[in-house]
Amino acid sequence: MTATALAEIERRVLWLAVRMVDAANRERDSGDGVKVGGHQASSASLVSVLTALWFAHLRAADRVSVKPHASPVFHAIQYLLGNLDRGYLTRLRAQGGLQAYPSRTKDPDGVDFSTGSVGLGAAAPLFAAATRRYVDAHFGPREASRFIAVIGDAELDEGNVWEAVSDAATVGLGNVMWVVDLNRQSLDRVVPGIRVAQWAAQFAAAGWHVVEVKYGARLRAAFDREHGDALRDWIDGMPNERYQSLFGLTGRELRAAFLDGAPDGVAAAVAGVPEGELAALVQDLGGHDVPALLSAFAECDRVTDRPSVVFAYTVKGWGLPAAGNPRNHSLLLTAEQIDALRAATGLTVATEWDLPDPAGPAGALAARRAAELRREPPAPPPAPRLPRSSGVRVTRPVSTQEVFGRVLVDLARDPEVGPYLVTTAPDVATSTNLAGFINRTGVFHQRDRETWSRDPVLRWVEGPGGQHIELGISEMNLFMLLGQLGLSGDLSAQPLLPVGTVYDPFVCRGLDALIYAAYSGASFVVAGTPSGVSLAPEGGAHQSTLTASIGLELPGVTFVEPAYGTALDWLLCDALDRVGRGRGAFYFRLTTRPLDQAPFEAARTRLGDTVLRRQVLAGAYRLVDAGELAATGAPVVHLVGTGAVMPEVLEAARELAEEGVAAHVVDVTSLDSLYAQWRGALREGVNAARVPAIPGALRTAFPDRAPLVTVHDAASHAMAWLGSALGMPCVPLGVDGFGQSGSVSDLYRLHDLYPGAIVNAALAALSLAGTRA
Ligand SMILES: Cc1ncc(C[n+]2csc(CCOP(=O)(O)OP(=O)(O)O)c2C)c(N)n1
Ligand SMILES: [Mg+2]
Repeated sequence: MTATALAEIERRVLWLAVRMVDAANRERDSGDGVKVGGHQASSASLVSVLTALWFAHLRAADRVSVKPHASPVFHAIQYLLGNLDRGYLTRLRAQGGLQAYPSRTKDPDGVDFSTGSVGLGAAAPLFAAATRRYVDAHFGPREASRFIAVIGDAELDEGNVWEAVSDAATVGLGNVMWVVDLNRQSLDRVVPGIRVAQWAAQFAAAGWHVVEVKYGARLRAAFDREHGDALRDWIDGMPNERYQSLFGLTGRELRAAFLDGAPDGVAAAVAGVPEGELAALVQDLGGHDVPALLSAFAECDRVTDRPSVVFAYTVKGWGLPAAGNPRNHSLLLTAEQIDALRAATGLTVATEWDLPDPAGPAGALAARRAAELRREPPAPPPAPRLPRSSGVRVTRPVSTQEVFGRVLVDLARDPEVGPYLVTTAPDVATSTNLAGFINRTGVFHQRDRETWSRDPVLRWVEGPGGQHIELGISEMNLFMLLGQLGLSGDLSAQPLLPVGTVYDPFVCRGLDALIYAAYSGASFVVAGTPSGVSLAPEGGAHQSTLTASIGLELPGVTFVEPAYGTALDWLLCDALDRVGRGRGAFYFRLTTRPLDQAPFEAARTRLGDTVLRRQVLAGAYRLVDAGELAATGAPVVHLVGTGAVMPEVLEAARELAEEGVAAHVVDVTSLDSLYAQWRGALREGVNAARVPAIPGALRTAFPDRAPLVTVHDAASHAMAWLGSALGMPCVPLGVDGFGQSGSVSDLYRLHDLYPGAIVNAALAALSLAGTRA
């Protein structure tokens, strides 16, 4: 009964997935000449696996990542389960319709993990499971979930997959199962040779439980008959390309090609198989045998002390004319082939989108599974409330990196905040000032571990109560873990305050995972530190220049680069408050250069904490007001800095004053917030055909119309837009080449970030504005 129902559902899922792609391409005229696309063959490959999961294996609390190119199969299944309106079926890849690849934030039918950039969707459930292990240990066990990734075999070529599998933070996660869609084809080709033995050994070496579902019931039965061993040896020993080439053949042609060069026993083994059944036998792989898949999944459930991987042998294009065709990756069925498939599925043009008869076996199974899988959205526990300031006191010259570490220690003491904080770093925790936090909270491990080091400076105590998750050196893993910690409110019903650290230049090393985390809607704080050429002696390989632009431009991430300790404290408390309420990610770009805090204290006295804090959070404030000199009729210029360069900017302002130029100094705390406000105001003005207003934060920090110099220990381009925003000439200073070793002043001199260069730039800006200094 269920077997019949599952078989009917498989056929219907295959039809719907293929037809959705077909409708998107043949029935929707976008008028722009760009092909819509979609992947019928990649989808077909996973029809049986996803049917087995959703119609027999999954429980409501399970979380699944589906390989990008099987998105139509996922949506077809959600339609059959009643989670997707029929109208969406003809809106694959249309605006407001179904996304090309599963999207947590945009698809309407409950996608757990976004996928698209291959490899990342595989790793995401592993880190979600690591997050759940952390949440269960700290906040009590949730309803048990299994974390499942269904991935393409070529995804295993991505290095991030192996970084994730081999990290100690993912060891022992018995609630994880990956199912590899082993169709032995990638985008370009039939992959020569099968690397499954190598992959299986790699997984096993990393402590995983490995299962193969290689042959379906028909072939297994044939192997048990006379000459079965010869048949098995023949198929097992056949080069992959040759095996795949058989998929397009039937009947006598297939028999001849299959037996070409085979020992006699093979011919004898298939001698009794009628011509019409030979293709089904030769292609009978385990990844299309639902009972075989279900027993493999059940076997994985029984292994609870380590993750499992199932290699499910499949046919790319299963059940379609292009099965196994080397060029089938983006091949679309013709209209005639669609008609034939519709008819073979027992449907007509009038009934093609209908749900199965609710009284029939498939309809009844779908109704039962829909009820079993229904998720009641749990009421998430209240978000932690952050104070306006941690109360950290900064008096002596201090770097932002040091204050960052101290603020975290102070917040860890706060009973309203401390329990929710969780830090992580790829082997740079101590060198990014997390040691104080680690000393206070300990390092997370699923069991208490014996500590052998009695280091009084760094107490590295590991156990289930620890709040730091240490990673090996993989920036990909850092951002994958931060992304999943940052979705914990949704995937594990427990909001957290995740904070990661990374050497700023190596943000680029994990960039796709950072983008993935932001795209998935995750909320966390990452500190890129130390950054820029201010990390002077470390040289060009460790000095970041591009990262400010990345932070500025990446959606879902607010980029922050404060210079002074108290500003950082306010910004970090505010960011964590937003993180706790799921309002996106924050990227703090910090340095190890100690700065004298007196200029900030002076601004504090001048403006008062309430006003100054508001401006700091809005993105910029006036650090030095040259109003007095300006009132004498002196030429006026804005010197605008962000981060570690403020002392040079202040010195330049003093030198300019001596030359009779009034230089206001503006400290930009968040280029991103300023830019967002400017862009927002422009867009609003343009759309309403009004003169765009200069947004409040810019007007407050730049009340005068004056030319400007921007100064940044990063690519000069990142701040250059300020000239356009203020409608004044702008001379941008920054680091536009690779760095090298030296002292801070050596390198600032090399890159024109020293006071003399800033003074000259100010004079140039004045002359560009037609003002005589
Ligand atoms: C990071 C990344 N690189 C390249 C691509 C383009 N691409 C999409 S699918 C694919 C091949 C996937 O092969 P496989 O994982 O075996 O899936 P199949 O289509 O065979 O099911 C490639 C290269 C991508 N989506 N992401
Ligand atoms: Mg493949």
